[in-house]
Amino acid sequence: MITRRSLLAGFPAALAAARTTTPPSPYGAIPSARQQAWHDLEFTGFLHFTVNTFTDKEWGYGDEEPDIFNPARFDADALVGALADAGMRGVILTCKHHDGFCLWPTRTTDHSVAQSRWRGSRGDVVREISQAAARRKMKFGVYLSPWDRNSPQYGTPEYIKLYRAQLSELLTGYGPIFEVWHDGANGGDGFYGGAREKRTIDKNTYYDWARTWEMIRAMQPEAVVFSDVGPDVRWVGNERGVAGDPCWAAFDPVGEDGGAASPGNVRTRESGTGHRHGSKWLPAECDVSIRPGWFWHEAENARVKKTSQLVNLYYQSVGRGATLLLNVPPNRDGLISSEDVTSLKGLGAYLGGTFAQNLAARAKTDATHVRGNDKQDGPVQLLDGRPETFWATDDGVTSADVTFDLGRPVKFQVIRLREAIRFGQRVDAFTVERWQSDSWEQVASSTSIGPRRLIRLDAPIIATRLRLRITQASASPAMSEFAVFAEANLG
Ligand code: FUL
Repeated sequence: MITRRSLLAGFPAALAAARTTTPPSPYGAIPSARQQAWHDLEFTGFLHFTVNTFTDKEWGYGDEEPDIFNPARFDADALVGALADAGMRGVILTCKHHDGFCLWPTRTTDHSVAQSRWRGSRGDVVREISQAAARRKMKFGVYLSPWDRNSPQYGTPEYIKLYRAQLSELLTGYGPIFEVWHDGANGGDGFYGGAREKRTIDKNTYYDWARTWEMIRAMQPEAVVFSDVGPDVRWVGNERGVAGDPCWAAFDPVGEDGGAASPGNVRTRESGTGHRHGSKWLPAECDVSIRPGWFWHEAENARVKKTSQLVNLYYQSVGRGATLLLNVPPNRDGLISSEDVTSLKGLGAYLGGTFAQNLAARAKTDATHVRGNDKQDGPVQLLDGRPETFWATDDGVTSADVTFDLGRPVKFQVIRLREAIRFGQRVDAFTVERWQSDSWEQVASSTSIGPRRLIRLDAPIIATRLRLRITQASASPAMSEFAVFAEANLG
């Protein structure tokens, strides 16, 4: 019940919380709301699954018999559960790979699950995975290969209509979609309805991407669109799961020949680091497979990446402000093989254990500069675990320090920093130091932060006082987090 007393008691607190200083003006490119939500996911999963799983191929030719797709023990909850247990917050399914086989009963072609005996020809992998994801509170996304080696229409304008019709089915029939993934591969030759020939398309003009992306916006306004060139998320430029260092969120894609860029035609050597002062917020996503191939192959069961390798990839992607999209291919049963499950469980335990508690959360803070001397923008905001609060300095102040008095010796190995990215990516370089009897000793130094920077020290260190030094910034820093963590055992 709200009484007069409780109203009055709340009054001084409300007054104290009132902001007296204006927030910094954004610097350079800034993220859209859909990009902000995507950054928060940090780690997502890829499921590569189709006829290739049964033919032992990576790129199906497009002449596969639909009936070979028969994952007898398919269990969407088990698949999605294995990803969630690893710490993933979203899952993207290859609804159609280059072979053209559709994992949902599409109205656009017969080349789909409806022609397979699986689930008595009434199966729908897209429905089952999307529903299992919703049950685990995971976001669901779609991969729809632009290249289609089955379609007789591929290469003609008719195919673009078909591709858009397939997208409409996926974007209107399966609930909210968080990401639409367009790969840039096109090898040319294929079955193409029996023609068995090579078809070459102009990557810049054939697909008319601008219109397709408008269509996606209209149907799923909150979905980010991924490709080599965005428009929301960029490919990092390699399939090793490793972001550039530094990895800037901004990027202005340029084609291989220096002209216009498009999916499949971009100067990928710049995609890893991005462009420090680029005009578009176009952050990197690191896609990599837990196995050598994207699809499941029995022969690769012994080559599944171990937990320690996945942890390294996590630091090299998520730790540099990119998102990690880790592929875990279902096997012929329609399950994740036990080797992969073991690595994923280990990863989940490591991430859950390591990032459970910021050991600096209760530190006493002091900053050389605080914006407008307003408590609201003070360094204590770095410790509250809330992304919306931040420490900032006055305009024009581009180097500043914050000290953290931990009150007791604290042992840690991982440092996490975040900028308040709604004001853009402002920091260029920083160091972290610890107080050693009578002077500051540098323990880490790095460059880009953006949505996140993780630093994993070579060995745990002990500190009672720490200092964050922003040594270079393109605009007054606005940071939302400083945290230190003790690394969990790798099991
Ligand atoms: C590439 C494809 O050619 C691979 O098969 C895989 O799907 C990868 C994620 O994207 O473009």
